[in-house]
Amino acid sequence: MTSANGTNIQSESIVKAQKAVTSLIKFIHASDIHLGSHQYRNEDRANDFISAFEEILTTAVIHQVDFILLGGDVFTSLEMLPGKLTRVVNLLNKFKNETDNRIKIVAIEGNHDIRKFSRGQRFKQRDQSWLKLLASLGLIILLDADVELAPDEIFKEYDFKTGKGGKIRIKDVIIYGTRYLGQNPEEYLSKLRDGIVRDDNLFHILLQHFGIEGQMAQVPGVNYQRIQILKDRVNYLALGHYHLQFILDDWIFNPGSSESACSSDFSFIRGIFLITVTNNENYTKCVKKIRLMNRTYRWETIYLKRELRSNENLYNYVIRKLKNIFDPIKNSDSGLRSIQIPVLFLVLKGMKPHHKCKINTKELTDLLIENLPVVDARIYQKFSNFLKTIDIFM
Ligand SMILES: [Mn+2]
Repeated sequence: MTSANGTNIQSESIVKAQKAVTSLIKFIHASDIHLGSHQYRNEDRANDFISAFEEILTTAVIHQVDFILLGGDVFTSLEMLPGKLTRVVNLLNKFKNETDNRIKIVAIEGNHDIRKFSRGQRFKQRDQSWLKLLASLGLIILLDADVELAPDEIFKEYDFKTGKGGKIRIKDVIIYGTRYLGQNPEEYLSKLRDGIVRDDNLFHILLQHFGIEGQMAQVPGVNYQRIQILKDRVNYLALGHYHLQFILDDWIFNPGSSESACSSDFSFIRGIFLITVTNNENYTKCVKKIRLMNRTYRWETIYLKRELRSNENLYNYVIRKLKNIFDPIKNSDSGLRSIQIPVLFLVLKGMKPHHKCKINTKELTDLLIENLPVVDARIYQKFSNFLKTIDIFM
């Protein structure tokens, strides 16, 4: 009996030792993919968002991760053109088949996933989202805990049959998640904390869609002190919402948007995180920041030195000037639609055109795309009524 016990103790310690070496968890944390962005305006740009998503999936395969976290705003709105949605579904099906369904995709709904101005009206939330569709097709795991329930009932185990639940365990990781909690997520923090079961043997992730105050100027977020309430229950707070990347205290992680969803995104540091967690007594994280192959961009400014009187004159002038600025060698490559072909941000300055000359930005954008190696253009009109402004000398 002693020897039997002895054997047991020995084998237990061997298992423990093996576990210490092999207990390695790898995951990718991405957010704010904004699928469907630009879909009505520019085909190339619309495809950029799907390409970014594809790159995330490919990266997951290359690094053989255990799962992918998506921190909300996976879709940019409730409106999605059938062709674009088909591409997304096909990508996910291919990913699932090629990985034998070994790499789970765990997502939550961000504010963009669940509401959107439609036909000039705010769409009343009716529990619909494209993520729910993907979950019902078995392509993703959508965590959507019901925060209105009592703390011990909030996080129900994810049910693959119904596609519903608030938590899921993958290896030694337990992932908790809720949809976007509205403008005041702070109200729910202590409730979320009480709903998370403390277990020192597991690595706890909480997936949320909100920012932290101060990380982005003038964008509301959760107070940093108030978020500390979660720290003894959560090993990794996985955020989405702010399109700018940040990491706080090796505990709060926000990867930023995957592709530039608006003009300011282009200048942000953004990307995805590849996390490796090892368990030797304590959990330790190794975080690798990965930049995605995003669309490039360039800013140009054109000064109008006199008052132009017709659209045609103005368009011709602008295009002629830009053709001189753009590298003539690159011009010859304009047949290509590679990711290196930039989005042009064009600032028009100088003398304000005659009132009969009304710039049609759509028309000018189309002309720019046609005549220059640019994939899309945004036009900013910063004219002055007075010619001798400081701009003219700059
Ligand atoms: Mn977003």
